Amino acid sequence: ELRYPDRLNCAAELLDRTADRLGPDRPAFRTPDGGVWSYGELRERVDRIAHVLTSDLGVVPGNRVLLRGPTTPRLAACWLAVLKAGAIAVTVLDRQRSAELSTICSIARVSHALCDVRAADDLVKAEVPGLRITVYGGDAPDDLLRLAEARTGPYRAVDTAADDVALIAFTSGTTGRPKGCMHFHRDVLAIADTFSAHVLRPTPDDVFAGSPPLGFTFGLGGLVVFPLRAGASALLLEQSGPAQLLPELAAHRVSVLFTAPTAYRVMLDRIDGHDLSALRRCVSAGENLPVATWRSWHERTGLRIINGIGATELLHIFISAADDAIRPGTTGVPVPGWQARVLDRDGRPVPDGEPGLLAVRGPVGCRYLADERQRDYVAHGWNLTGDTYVRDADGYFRYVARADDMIISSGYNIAGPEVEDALLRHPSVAEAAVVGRADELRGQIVVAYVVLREGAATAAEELRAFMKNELAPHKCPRVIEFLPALPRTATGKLQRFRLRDD
Ligand code: 3SK
Repeated sequence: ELRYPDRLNCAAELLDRTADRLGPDRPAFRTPDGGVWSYGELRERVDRIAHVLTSDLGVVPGNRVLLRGPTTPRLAACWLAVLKAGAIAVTVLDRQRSAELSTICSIARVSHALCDVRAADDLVKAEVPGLRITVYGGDAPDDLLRLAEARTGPYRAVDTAADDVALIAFTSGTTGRPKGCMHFHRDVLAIADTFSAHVLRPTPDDVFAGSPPLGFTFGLGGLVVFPLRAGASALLLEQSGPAQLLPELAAHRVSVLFTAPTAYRVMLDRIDGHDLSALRRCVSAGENLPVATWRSWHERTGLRIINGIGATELLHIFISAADDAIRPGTTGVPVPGWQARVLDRDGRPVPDGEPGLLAVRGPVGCRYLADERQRDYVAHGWNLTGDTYVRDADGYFRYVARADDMIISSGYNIAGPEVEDALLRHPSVAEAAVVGRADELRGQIVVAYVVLREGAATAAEELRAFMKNELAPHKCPRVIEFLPALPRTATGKLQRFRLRDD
């Protein structure tokens, strides 16, 4: 069982304790241009930003601070500074647009935002009442980094409780309205002390890298929390598509990789000529890992992909396996510290070999911010992830399907109704239904069925262009088909299952 002191600031633990333990000169973050931030430099920059937060921006413990920007050491430093100052980091995806940002700010009651200057437009356009936006990386006299230059000296981390909220991470709900998941300071350490410590077993010489952004807890864990907890370093990539990953992995001798199954599949097609000899751990999560991908990667690299299932609600991966315990075609076994079961709809365990709903419990729990869907996710002390799983007689868990309507495309969870809402904002659209369609590369793609208003003659191209301004690119439909009417029950309920082709 994990035990943490009652008073705990996870940023101080991750940064100050590690720097004290290993010395300030060890590398913490790396950038593609060869830049290195040592633990000492990172600590100094974090402390300057924390001073600005409290002295210039009036942030007080408990304030919710939105963080938005591409994956850079600056963004990671802002995250650590917010936590060190006892405030709550609200992480969002760089790709989220004004409407989504405005909803998130209102749900999380965000008071301040720290935003990369290149990502500021959408946030400004969101016009969140009372929000104080501070940009970084620009030329303005009140740029965060300019203010930070004027602040010196160590910053003493705010003495937070282990179960003070440190982080609010957003996930799209099945109904489309995002859900904010609150996580404590101890939760942040717990994901490193369970999955990372037992499955990855990193050393200070490891170099972490990967594709998930820091606004997704898969990336926050894999690229910030795990390396810092281990005194290792992370290569932070703004461009982290499969085409960019391979040369970066080779050039920076990356040893621990985090990405989604789709990226492994694309990388396999381009792997020739890339030296991956430093790679020793390859983590796959975010969607189901096809066994064919596992085998091809193993044949080509000799490496066994570490499959895992995680959730924003539970912060990171809770079922996985390491080394020889990996069984291709399964997700693995509960990570030490976690328990898992497969239940029927009444909450009773189903026999091994039969499919049912995955239920897990461990050091991190689901705590939605003011959302009644908490009752659906947590029952009798178990977290119901919404996945259908089978456990075999050896205790290995095999993924079957999502139990609800979520579309999972390239590792992103997309709620059909949210996309439908956006389509309906177009003046020509009368009705819309959005479903996932199986796709070899992305797992699923977003397919929209649209009924146009009478007399309207809007083409799919125009709708696609419209959607690009409404939603993050991964949520925009790849296929738009027009129908004269949507299939509905007698009582008028949409029958999405009749639109799916699986
Ligand atoms: O949502 C997921 O699939 C996930 C996977 C790994 C770690 C964290 C998360 C949220």
